[in-house]
Amino acid sequence: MHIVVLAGGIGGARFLTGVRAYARAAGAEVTAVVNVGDDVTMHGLRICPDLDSVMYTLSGAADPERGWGRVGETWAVKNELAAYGAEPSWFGLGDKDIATHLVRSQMLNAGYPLSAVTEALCQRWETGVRLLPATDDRFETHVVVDLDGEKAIHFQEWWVRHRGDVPTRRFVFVGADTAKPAAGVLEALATADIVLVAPSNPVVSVGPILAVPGLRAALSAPVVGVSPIIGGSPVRGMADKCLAVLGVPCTAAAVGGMYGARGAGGILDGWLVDSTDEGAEVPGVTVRAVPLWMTDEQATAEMVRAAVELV
Ligand code: GDP
Ligand code: FO1
Ligand code: CA
Repeated sequence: MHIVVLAGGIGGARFLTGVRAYARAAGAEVTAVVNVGDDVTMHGLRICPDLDSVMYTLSGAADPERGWGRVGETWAVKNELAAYGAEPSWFGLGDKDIATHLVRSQMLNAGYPLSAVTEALCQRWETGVRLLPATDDRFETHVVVDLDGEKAIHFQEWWVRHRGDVPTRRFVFVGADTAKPAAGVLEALATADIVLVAPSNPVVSVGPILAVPGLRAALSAPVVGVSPIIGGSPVRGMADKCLAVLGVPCTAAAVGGMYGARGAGGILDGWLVDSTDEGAEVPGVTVRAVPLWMTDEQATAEMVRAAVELV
């Protein structure tokens, strides 16, 4: 059995620990197709927050409190950059994390595609899951805001610098008109027995994956989504702020409706919601309620079992 997961950063990463545990018991293979819209160049280094969150979390190297970067991190380079007055001062790179960005940037500058770079980085870590960027092409989420007039800023500036607390008009996926699925993505989807949509941010993690031309159309296997919203709350993160920009209510039913039923031009065959959202309906989609708190690997693997058994 081949399970393909569409994933963002921390929600996607935690979910993948459960998918890996389920797959080990079931003898299945797992491929994660990961969002690259958060990717950014800072201080000359290419940073891929969602790919790194997944890589570090699956290897036990992630900082569990912060949710991004490395556990046991030190900040000597950040402090030195601050002493130079180097901008952006609102974005912090840890010393250990910087080694990842140095290797990545060097390989990208030498002409390797991000998919090959990601594979090379993962050789150091025992992820137990194949990681693929959604696209190898330039693809970034920018945000149109009202700050001294209307302008577009990078998603990281919107989130890290402004905490999403600026009048926000829309999200723009720069490069989405010409990007192609990364090497390996269409092959993975073609051989998938099931595609799981992780409980990741639907707007700025899953949205950009689905915006890569050709990717939606390649979802031929049954697709089951897992709600990132529990009882009207985004649990942690910014899904509520992002959904508000789109005018979508922060509920499990509304997010399921946003993905939509396969039969109505959407992507879903099944939608898992939390037990507190029992009774939520998405027209044309099989909905089931089970506990969706990713408290530990075992609880998360049980979510995965419910998702796989839904279709
Ligand atoms: P990011 O890229 O680091 O923001 O992470 P993702 O986009 O992959 O996931 C963030 C989303 O995960 C949050 O907006 C929450 O809605 C969701 N999330 C976090 N923890 C849980 C959990 O325990 N259960 C569920 N169902 N969703 C969660
Ligand atoms: N988030 C912050 O809130 N502040 C930071 O300084 C910061 C730095 C950073 C560096 C590398 C990395 O991979 C992620 C980093 N993040 C930081 C997290 C990131 O901004 C977002 O949480 C994700 O892009 C959302 O998925
Ligand atoms: Ca993200």
